[in-house]
Amino acid sequence: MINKKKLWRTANDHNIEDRVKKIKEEPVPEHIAIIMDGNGRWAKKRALPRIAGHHEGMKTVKKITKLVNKLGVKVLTLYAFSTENWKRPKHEVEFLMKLPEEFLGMFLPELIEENVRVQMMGERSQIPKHTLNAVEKAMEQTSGNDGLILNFALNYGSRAEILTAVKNIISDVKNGIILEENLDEELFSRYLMTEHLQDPDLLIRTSGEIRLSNFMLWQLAYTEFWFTDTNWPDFKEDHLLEAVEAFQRRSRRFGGLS
Ligand code: V07
Repeated sequence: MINKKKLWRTANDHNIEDRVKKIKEEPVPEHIAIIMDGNGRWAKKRALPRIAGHHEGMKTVKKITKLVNKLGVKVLTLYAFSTENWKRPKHEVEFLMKLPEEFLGMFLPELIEENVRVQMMGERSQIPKHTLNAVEKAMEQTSGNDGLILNFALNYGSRAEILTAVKNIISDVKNGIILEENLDEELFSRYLMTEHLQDPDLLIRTSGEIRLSNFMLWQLAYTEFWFTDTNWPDFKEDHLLEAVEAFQRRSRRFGGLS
């Protein structure tokens, strides 16, 4: 029985490896953004508490990061906590705010080894000290890495991000730091939390909801969208490759037209 399982796993792994090789023969999306939805739904289906779904979802983050790195993707942005998530029950919010520490405690050495650079975007002032400390320590320890940028959206909301950008631009115009006539899309982008990142090429949202939920509204203007009914904890290597293969099919079609 054990042998049988092992044999199957090996065959599956080969399948993944072959697909990765094929995918890398064509342009790969350079920035993938993911709305990791369906952790609560995953738990409910198994009569488990919602936090069990969040914990399982954390393991998926590691798995997908590893694969995305293997594909040669430059940036992976993950929506980990939205500004709306504060409305959830207190115990759930407290559990969620412990996940970055747990994740980094388990995986930071591996991320360093894999040359991954950890970053975050979001409003820092409301994030608990213990959470922010762990994330900032990881950012520091990986700041010299030049492989995949693993960008966590933590206490992130896109409208607030845009509003802050507008206020800072007004202030900089008033103070003569920039000229109003020089304000264009490129300059505006530099006032967003993604100032140093390119726009996503591919957005994935799991768990069947077909909306953006205040995620990267400016940055997703030209992005390809991939929606799947799979809940985030069930989202495996196979699902990510399926999304990237679909992206490449679309690019090929577009390439043929232009
Ligand atoms: C969270 C697990 C994934 C599914 C979505 C909700 C729950 C990883 C992190 C994380 C964040 C920053 C960081 C390292 C890891 C995380 C939250 C929730 C709040 F530097 N997963 N994960 N943070 N979930």
